[in-house]
Amino acid sequence: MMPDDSSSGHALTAAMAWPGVIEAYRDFLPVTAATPVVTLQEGRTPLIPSKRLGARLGLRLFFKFEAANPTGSFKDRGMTVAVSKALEAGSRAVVCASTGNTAASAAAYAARASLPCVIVLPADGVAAGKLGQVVAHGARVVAVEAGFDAALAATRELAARAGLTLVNSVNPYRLEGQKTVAFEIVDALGRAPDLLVLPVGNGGNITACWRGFQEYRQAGRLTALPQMVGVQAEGAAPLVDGHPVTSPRTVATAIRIGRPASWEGAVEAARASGGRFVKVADDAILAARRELAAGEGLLVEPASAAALAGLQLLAAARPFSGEVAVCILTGHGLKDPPPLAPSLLPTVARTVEALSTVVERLLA
Ligand code: AN7
Repeated sequence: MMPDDSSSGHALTAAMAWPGVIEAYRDFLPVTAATPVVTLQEGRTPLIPSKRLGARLGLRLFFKFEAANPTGSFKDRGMTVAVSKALEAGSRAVVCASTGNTAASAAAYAARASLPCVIVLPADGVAAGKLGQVVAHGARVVAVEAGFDAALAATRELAARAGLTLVNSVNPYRLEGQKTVAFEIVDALGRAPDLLVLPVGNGGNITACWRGFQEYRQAGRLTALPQMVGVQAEGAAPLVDGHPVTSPRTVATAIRIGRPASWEGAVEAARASGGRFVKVADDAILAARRELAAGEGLLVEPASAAALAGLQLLAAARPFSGEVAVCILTGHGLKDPPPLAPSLLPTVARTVEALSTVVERLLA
C-alpha cells in the first residue's frame, strides 16, 4: 500500500518549507487566488557577512548570494512571477533574448509549467554553463548574428508578431518579482543597508530593487533608504558614459549590454537614492572574482564580481567609515568558471611518497 502522504513526516516537511517568493511576499505582488503559482522555491538566499574584504574597505559588508537560487542567478525571482502570469493568461509560449541567465531561468520555469520556451541568444559570448542549462531544460534555442541589444530588439518584435509572451525584464511582472531581494535584505538586517551595490546590464535589477525598498518603507518596515550604486564594465558602461554603447565589450558577458532596456528606471534609482553609477576595468572584475573565491569562499561569475570591484573603486577614492553595505552577488561562478587546463596541474606517480612530497611543497 502507498504511504498516506498527509500523515507522513514528508508532508510535514513540505508544508513547513520555504514556499518561494510569490507565497512569501504575496501581498506585495500582482497575483490573485486564480494565479497558478509556478515556483522552484526561489529566494530566501543567504545574506553572508564578509570575513575579510569588508574590514579592509572600512565597511560592514554583506553578500546577498543570489547564486543560491535554483538556476544559479537572481533571475528566478522575476521569472516565477512572469511565468505564473503567462500561464494564467493562457500563453502559447514564452520567449526571451538573453546574455544567458534570463534564458536559463526562463527555460527552467517554462519546463516546470509545461510551457514551450523560445530562447534567442547573441551568437557570441554566452557562457557555456548557461547554454547547457537552456538545452537541458528543453527550450528551443536560436542564436542571432548580433549582440544582445539587437537580439532583444528583434525578439520584442517577434513576440508581438507571433503572439509569444516576452519574459525579458521589459515584462513588468519580472521586476515585480525581482524587488523581493530588497524585502529579504531588510528582513534579515532589520533595516536597509547604507549602500546597496549591484552589477547593472539592462538596469532591471537596480530598478526593481529600489522599488522594493520604497514599498517596504511605505509598509513601515524600514525608515532610511539605501544609496543605490550600479556597477558597469568599462567597455559596456552606457549609464556612466551617458549614452548607448554600440559595440559593448567586457569579459563579463552577462552585462555586455550597450542599450539598457530599463534605462530610466536605473537612472532614477541612482538619482533618487543619492547613489551613482561607476565603471570598472575587466582586470579589476577578474581580480575581485579571485578575492571573493579565495578570501570569502564565494565563487561568482564575472558580472557579479563587478559589484565588489565597484566598491573597491569607491573606497580608493574616499575611505568608508563603517557603513553597512550589501553587495548583490547575482550569478554563480559555475556557469562561467575560471579557465584551468588540467595539464597545468602537478601530476605525480601513484605512491604516497611522491604525493606527500608534492603536497608539502604546495603547503609551504
Ligand atoms: C549575473 O540574462 O541581461 O541590470 O539576459 O546575468 O537587471 O540586466 C543578465 C543580467 C547582473 C545585470 N548580473 O542585471 C540576461 C541579462 C548577472 C546577470 C546582470 C545580469 P540587469
